[in-house]
Amino acid sequence: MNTGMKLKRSLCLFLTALAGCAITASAAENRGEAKATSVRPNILWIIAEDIGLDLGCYGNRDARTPRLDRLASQSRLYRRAYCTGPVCSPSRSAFMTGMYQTSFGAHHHRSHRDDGHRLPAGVRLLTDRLREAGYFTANVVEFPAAMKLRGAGKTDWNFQPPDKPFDSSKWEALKGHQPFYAQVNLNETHRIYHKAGANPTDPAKVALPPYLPDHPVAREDWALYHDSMMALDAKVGAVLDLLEQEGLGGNTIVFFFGDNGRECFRGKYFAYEQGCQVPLMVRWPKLLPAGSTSDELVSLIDVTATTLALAGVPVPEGMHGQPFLGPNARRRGHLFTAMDRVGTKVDRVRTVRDARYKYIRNFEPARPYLPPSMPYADETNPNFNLMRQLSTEGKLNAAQAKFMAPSRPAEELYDLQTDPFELNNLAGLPEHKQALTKLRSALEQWMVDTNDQGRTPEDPVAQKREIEKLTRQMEKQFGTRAAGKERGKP
Ligand SMILES: [Ca+2]
Repeated sequence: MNTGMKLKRSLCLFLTALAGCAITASAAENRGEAKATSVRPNILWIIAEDIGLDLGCYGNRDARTPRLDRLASQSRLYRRAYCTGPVCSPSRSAFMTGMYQTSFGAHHHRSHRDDGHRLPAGVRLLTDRLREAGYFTANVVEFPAAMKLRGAGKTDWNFQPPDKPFDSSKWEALKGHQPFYAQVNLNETHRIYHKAGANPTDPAKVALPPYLPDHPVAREDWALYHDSMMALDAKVGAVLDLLEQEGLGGNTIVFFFGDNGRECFRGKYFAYEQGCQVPLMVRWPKLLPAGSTSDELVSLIDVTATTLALAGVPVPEGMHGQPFLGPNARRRGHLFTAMDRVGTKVDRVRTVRDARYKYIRNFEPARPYLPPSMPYADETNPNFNLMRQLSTEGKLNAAQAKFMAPSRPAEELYDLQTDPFELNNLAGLPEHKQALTKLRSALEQWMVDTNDQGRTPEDPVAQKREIEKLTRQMEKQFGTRAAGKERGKP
């Protein structure tokens, strides 16, 4: 069977099965029954922190990720999946609602924690929608004691959540409350990284991206990242084993993804590919061909919409996320991401990519790519101070030095087919003008259509209060150096 026939057959299976799900759900709802029948699938999101496509299944030769590779062999692997913002809280605010964080004031990192900012009408947590449809919801922290495993339970939303966003934090509650929607948040790959106790990664052998200098500090950090990925891999494997042991694997759709890209340099906190692209796998043995791959453009807010669709819940009109599986699946022509203030790093960047090109608009071009100080990041990520030091000493090559410039162009354009690390800015070149014009127009239309609230500068009083609060937290956690009062060394 050729690929086209396989896809058609797969689609037919989807339609048949989902029609059954939808009819069952609809009938139950029409009878006023809140509880769904067992026909509907359970849905499990396993959410990793700050990771790129640095897994064996994505072709990374330094990775030792057997459990995630096995999951990939049972799943459909998405090779062009993106968060909507390259840092935890805006991304998580978006994928828990299915809406761009820029559309409801959740775009500044760790904002609105104590000011009562609530979701506007029409924007709701995914769990609220699923609960209404009869789903039990959990953000699992507690596992059976013998496993010695705890979920992070992370939410990290930039709004005041409802009183009870999840029904439970215990794995043991799931089996008796089907269908369920559960999250397992794992933070092994969030800094600070930890060295593997056995067979740690050899820093001398890891392959670094071209925008990082070949320096012992960068190598050691990259090796620790792989070690942390191994710890993540083991925990994902333990969760999947438990799912099987309890007989839940067959009727549970598993999504695995990262909340934002890896944190190195030009990764997390930056709207380049390394910050925005994340791994995504979807396992559903009943319907998805095992070991398949997809190059379609997928946003994490589409995971939200797809989850609703596969649960038999209508995707609300006006939701920015759109299902990429199921009877109403649609393909995206464009992916949009947004980067706004992170701590003291005041910024506004918007990006759009199509199948080939990526366009970046820097709304703060007078600011540098990397600020002189980034409290927290500077304390936990040695690459930033390494880059500053080597830049001062003139020891960076052209590709590396480019991103230490004191200012940025207002527009950047990259051909991702030939330049996946976004090193050659094509904006301004006549032969790429058509691509630039099309993507610029698409971005401007998106900002209007989604009511991009970043068009209004952050209230300076609120911004000052947030930065002062962060500074106090950093002083408490790391001492005065973290507040930018002293410059650290790599
Ligand atoms: Ca994160």
